[in-house]
Amino acid sequence: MKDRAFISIGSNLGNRVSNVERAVGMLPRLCRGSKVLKSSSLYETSPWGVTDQPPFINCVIEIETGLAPLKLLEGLKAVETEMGREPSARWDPRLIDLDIVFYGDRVMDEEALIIPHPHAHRRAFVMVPMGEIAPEFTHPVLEEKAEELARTLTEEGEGDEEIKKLGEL
Ligand code: PH2
Ligand code: MG
Ligand code: MG
Repeated sequence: MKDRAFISIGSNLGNRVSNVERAVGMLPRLCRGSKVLKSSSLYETSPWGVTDQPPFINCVIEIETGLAPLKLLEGLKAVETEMGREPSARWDPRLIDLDIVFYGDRVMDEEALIIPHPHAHRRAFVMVPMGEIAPEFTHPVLEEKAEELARTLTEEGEGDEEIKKLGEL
């Protein structure tokens, strides 16, 4: 059985747009049995969390996958490694970062992986692109739609990030 998952992709080092594009292109080869169904626009976003670092290019893609969550995570790490991401501290600038945000309506909390991503609903750089490609997708824990979560972060000023739509991937 194939599942649907949403992956957040970000880069704030080097040629950020081409890094994100390359990662999306490599994903089907390194995450066997996965295919990209939808891609959001690219967004330029101010850094969330540790703010003293360069702005990011972010997007979210929807994939169909036959891989279980931990196997999918392995494949995403393989994309990061093959692209040359160096091991670094948790919040350091990165060439490429691929995070599983949602995996269907699966809820899991393991040492290696927490789904939904624990910060997803607090990050405009995740929820705005989600709202673009899957407005009706419901956060399985908060039971709120992606478009509502995105609106809370942007219009209601819950988030203090800047987020600017650049164009299609
Ligand atoms: N990723 C982080 C921390 N902060 N901020 C933005 N705007 N975009 C990111 O992808 C991002 C971040 C940790 O991976
Ligand atoms: Mg991340
Ligand atoms: Mg990551």
